[in-house]
Amino acid sequence: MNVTNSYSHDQGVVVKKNIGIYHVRTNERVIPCAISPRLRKQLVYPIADPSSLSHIVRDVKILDKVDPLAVGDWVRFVDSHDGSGLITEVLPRRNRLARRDPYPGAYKFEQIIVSNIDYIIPVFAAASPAPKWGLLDRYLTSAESLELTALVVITKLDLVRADDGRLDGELQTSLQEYRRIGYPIVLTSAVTGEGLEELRRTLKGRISAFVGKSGVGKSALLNALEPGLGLRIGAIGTGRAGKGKHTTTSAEMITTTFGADIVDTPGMREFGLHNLDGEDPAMFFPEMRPLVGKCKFGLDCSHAEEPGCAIRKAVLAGDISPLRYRSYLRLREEV
Ligand SMILES: Nc1nc2c(ncn2[C@@H]2O[C@H](COP(=O)(O)OP(=O)(O)OP(=O)(O)O)[C@@H](O)[C@H]2O)c(=O)[nH]1
Ligand SMILES: [Mg+2]
Ligand SMILES: [Zn+2]
Repeated sequence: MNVTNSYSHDQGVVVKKNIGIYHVRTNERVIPCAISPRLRKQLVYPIADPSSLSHIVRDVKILDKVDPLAVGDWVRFVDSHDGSGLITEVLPRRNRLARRDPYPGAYKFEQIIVSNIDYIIPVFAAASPAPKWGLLDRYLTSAESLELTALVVITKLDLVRADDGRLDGELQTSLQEYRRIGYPIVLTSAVTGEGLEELRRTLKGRISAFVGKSGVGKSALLNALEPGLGLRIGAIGTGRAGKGKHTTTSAEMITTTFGADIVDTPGMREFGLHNLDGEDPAMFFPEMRPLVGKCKFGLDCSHAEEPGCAIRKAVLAGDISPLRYRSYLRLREEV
């Protein structure tokens, strides 16, 4: 069958999704598109466990819930000239931020939250809710395992700055620790405007994704970076204390006037697959990575009890933070 010339293939990027509809940006326009059934099958089946033959008879209902396309995907689509389009192809992803599919079962489906990004940005509040550094370590190790470049943002600084502008010692020490490892940290406030110019400068010309728990202030920060944007933000005093209330419900890519593409994501407790393939999780801690293989028992060392452990020696010498080491041991237990 010939494709008639009246249909042209266009390329664009998925900026937003609703159930079954993908909003594709191309040449300054955003076109709502459906996905061709053939492409859906192609995209969904290959990520099922390849060792399982029965994946072909996978429950159709579950299949319907697996979304094969993510915000950030580059697609080719046919413009149907009625204001909508049909996606026929997805271009190869340069990277992806994913988590395990929430539907349990024998199949290891992954849910892709956003793809093709330059920066993954864990956002934490300086207070309300108080930062959990162990959770930051989970985000950072996930970023390392997915080979994504991380930039840390701490926001709501207005809540913790003393009158003279100083920060309390515990916060200072923690920030210092992550900077020492090499992670850039930007301190911001959507209320006072602190750090916004620095963040605009850093994100310009890049595609970034804000991630973090509900209520930390991701959408408020985006609104502050891009006045007039008007993303919905959580009301003060609602939701259980420290829990947030999931105000943002789906990922959306915002193109800002200062030349940055930023994806706002719904609050997530974690992401990443931690697919180690037998690799030492110390490889995901940049300050431990150079020591892997240097212990008395070489690559067999689990860095827990063994004598002559180079990583434990570095912890005792103060070169590796005991908190980061604890995060390492926790990750090691899980994988
Ligand atoms: N004092 C202060 N409050 C802030 C700041 N940023 C956000 N908030 C408040 O924190 C609450 C949560 O902000 P949101 O931007 O909705 O948080 P979110 O991270 O987008 O949350 P989800 O969309 O649920 O993932 C709101 O009540 C905001 O007003 C800030 O810089 N300073
Ligand atoms: Mg939000
Ligand atoms: Zn060791």
